[in-house]
Amino acid sequence: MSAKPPDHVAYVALGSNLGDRLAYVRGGMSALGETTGVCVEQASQMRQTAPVGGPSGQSDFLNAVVSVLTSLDAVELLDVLQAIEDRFGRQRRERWGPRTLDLDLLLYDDAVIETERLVVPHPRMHERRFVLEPLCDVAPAAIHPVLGLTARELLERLP
Ligand code: A4P
Ligand code: MG
Repeated sequence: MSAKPPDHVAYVALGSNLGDRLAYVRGGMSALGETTGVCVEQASQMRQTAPVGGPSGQSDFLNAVVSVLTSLDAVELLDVLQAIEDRFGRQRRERWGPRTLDLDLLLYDDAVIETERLVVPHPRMHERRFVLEPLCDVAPAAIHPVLGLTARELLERLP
């Protein structure tokens, strides 16, 4: 077990629009909280949102955001998120297509990461009401390290 203190702050977005959406989002939160080196601090309200992008006719999403304290580095945290998605039956077929559970890493401290596998801040978070509203529930003052604006300011800028 890691002896490192859980001193990194991260925000994770959860989304589901297939099957028992509430059970998937709640299950994702629980699984994250049960992971060694990850402590879920706060959870947003759950919101039903119209699908953005992807194939037409897909169902509404349930979306939420959690704040976590973690000793994992950002890539280790992504590994955990993807393992949880797999556990909940996620099949990667189509970009932006329907999914049982999608877990996206929005922010990790004030890190700016651009690798093939991981981009942080999440590249589309600042355009998306379904991300920014729940993020504002848990951390309205969280700063987007590239844009230099808070979650609240990003939400207010949306059309
Ligand atoms: N990846 C890179 N950076 C990250 C990051 N910060 N967090 C890579 C998570 N993953 C990251 O993701 C594709 C690849 O992105 C991964 O292999 C990972 O290495 P994926 O989850 O397999 O595929 P995806 O979710 O279909 O693609 P993507 O680009 O993550 O889609 P988005 O942007 O997350 O959009 N409408 C509503 N209302 N609510 C939603 O939740 N979600 C989407 C998905 C579209 N429309 C939606 C919603
Ligand atoms: Mg994703």
